[in-house]
Amino acid sequence: MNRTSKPPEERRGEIVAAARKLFLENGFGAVPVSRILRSIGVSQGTFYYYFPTKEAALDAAHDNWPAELILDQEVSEVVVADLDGDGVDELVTIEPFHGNRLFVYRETAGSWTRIFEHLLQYGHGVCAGVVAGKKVLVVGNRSGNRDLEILVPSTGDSLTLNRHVVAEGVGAANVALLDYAGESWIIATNQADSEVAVYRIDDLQEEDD
Ligand SMILES: [Ca+2]
Repeated sequence: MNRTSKPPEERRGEIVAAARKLFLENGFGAVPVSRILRSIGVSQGTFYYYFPTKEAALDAAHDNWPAELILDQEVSEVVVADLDGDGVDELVTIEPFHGNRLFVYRETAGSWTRIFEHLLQYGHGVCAGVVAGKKVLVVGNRSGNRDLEILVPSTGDSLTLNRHVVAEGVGAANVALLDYAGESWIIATNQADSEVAVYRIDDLQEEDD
């Protein structure tokens, strides 16, 4: 059976749409060109006629994605989380690159405004999630006290984050949260102790500084 011949622009658009869908669903690295071809039934020759490489297809897929500059400064880490529970995500950063500030931004009228800042020392590996039933941030410090911290939001008139120390002096470079068997766990790569440590967090008392 002969495949119907399509106009070049239509064929190119078909390849871009298939590539975008597969990249979004699986990640760029996990999708070989052959899979894109299979999904729409075109030959390898056709693909390479339009795109010299898989990266070129990614670039073409990007052309249709809106891009917006939201921060124009040095940032080493970023997570999004709805810390105040209003249904809209805030943006949380460490600045400058592994710097000494954690900032929380809120989008207002199209621009991002800092609404909270917290001091760090060589801040590393912020992540957001739920610990002991509370929405939190977890972040490491690689110098100074080298504490591994949980930051718990409290919302009054404005957002504040209350600091709890999980472990002192460990210098966590990266952190992850895990909900396992109904319990909250923090996994931290502790540079100061050359270890990967796992902490079970049973509750978060109102305490600390
Ligand atoms: Ca929010």
